[in-house]
Amino acid sequence: MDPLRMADLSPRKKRPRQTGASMASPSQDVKFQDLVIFILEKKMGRSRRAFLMELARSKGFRVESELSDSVTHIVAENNSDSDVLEWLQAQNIKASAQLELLDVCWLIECMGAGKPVEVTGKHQLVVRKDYSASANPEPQKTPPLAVKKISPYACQRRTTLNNCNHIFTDAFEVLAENYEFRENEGSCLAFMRAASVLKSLPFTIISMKDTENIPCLEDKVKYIIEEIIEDGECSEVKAVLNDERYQSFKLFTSVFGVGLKTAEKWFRMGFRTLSKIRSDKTLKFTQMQKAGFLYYEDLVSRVTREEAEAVSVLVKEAVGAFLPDAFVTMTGGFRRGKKTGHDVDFLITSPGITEEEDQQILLKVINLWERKRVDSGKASQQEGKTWKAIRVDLVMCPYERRAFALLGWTGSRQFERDLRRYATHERKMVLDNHALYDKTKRMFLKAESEEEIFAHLGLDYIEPWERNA
Ligand code: DCP
Ligand code: MG
Repeated sequence: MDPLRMADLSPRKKRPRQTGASMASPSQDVKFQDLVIFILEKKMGRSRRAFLMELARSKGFRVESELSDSVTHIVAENNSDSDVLEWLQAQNIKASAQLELLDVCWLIECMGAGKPVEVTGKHQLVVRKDYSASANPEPQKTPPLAVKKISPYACQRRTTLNNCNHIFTDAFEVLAENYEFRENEGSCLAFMRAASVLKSLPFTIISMKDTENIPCLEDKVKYIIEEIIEDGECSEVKAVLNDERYQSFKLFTSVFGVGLKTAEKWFRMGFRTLSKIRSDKTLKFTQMQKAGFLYYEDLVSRVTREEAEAVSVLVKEAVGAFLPDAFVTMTGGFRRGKKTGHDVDFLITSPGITEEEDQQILLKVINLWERKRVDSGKASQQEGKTWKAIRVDLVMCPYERRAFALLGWTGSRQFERDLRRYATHERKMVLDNHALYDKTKRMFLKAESEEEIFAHLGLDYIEPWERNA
């Protein structure tokens, strides 16, 4: 990008200049009504400006495409105070006391904080009293928060749901899924790991410099990051989203009970829609797939936390009927604090229970529900139905293994994967959802709580809501 290109010296006049009315992207909600940002293209370049605008809007900032009287904050990069003042003069805008002229470091800090940060001297581009070059040293660029050494293992990172790098991780997840559909495990894992590590960062990646010292970013990943920084989007992701095979696999696997093998088969047979598959007389469906089609609409809609809590009451009631001293714990995404999920996961255990009784209890619970369903089914048919089908995963475990089961079923998948990888490679131990085996001591290590398992592994404890890797 040539910074001296004349076209860069004024905002593009694709639309007439407007005053007052918001021109912020209509699809995103404005959270911070009090400030109206305009980002100067001059010396920053068009694509970086577009990227920053998109990013700021996605975080609830109002960003105008064109300079107007309603603008309160002008953000510039690589511009001196006099550059900006001169430019403003050319636009016929006076640098009033209300108008903040800021270096991009302010915006970057805001992106990291997820809200407007207070403007201080280091952000201000123009020292208004005396803006001679000598009185205004180069604006200080705030590097993203000093990055402590980041572990390549998700179980040594704290990953909350507050993801500052959605723009990148959403792209990675599409690519990873596409590789999964194409059974390219290596590339799938590379993009999942990259998404996972970016989710743990306390700042947003704004330039390639920010990616230095971040582990798990292979060259092909960095290439995508660079493209998104420069163009605001990734051409490969766009192509994948439009790809027929990807779209079909996504659609087919959205049916409960349909995995990659079945999706592949249907795709090869030439199917592209669910209605054609459903009505095909030659296809055989499993019990799960039949249920998947029958309750398709219900099952593709996300389960909310309120629904999960309601299910929890039902599960506790049903289990309590057979096992009065049972412990029922919601695990999976909801335990990690997610607001919605594709199912609701429960771990059930009880001090007295034997392994043989395990299976019996689940069958009894399911029979109980089945009877209730038949009874209520008589009263209300599918039409005018007042209930929603929800996927529920019930896991039972022996009481002594509950800590391992709880840790194993809380996820996320990436967190679990890295816990096992860490145990194997760093501790010569074997971890699964049932036990922890120390190969050096040749013994199983007992644990009454998740904290004890982390301690056995020599890891700092990571709370469930910090396991959203
Ligand atoms: N799990 C696992 N390996 C599997 C399946 C599950 O380690 N093959 C663990 C990790 C998951 C947890 O069980 O986090 C629950 O599985 P889900 O598929 O329900 O995942 P989430 O609950 O995390 O996601 P969602 O919110 O979509 O239900
Ligand atoms: Mg779940």
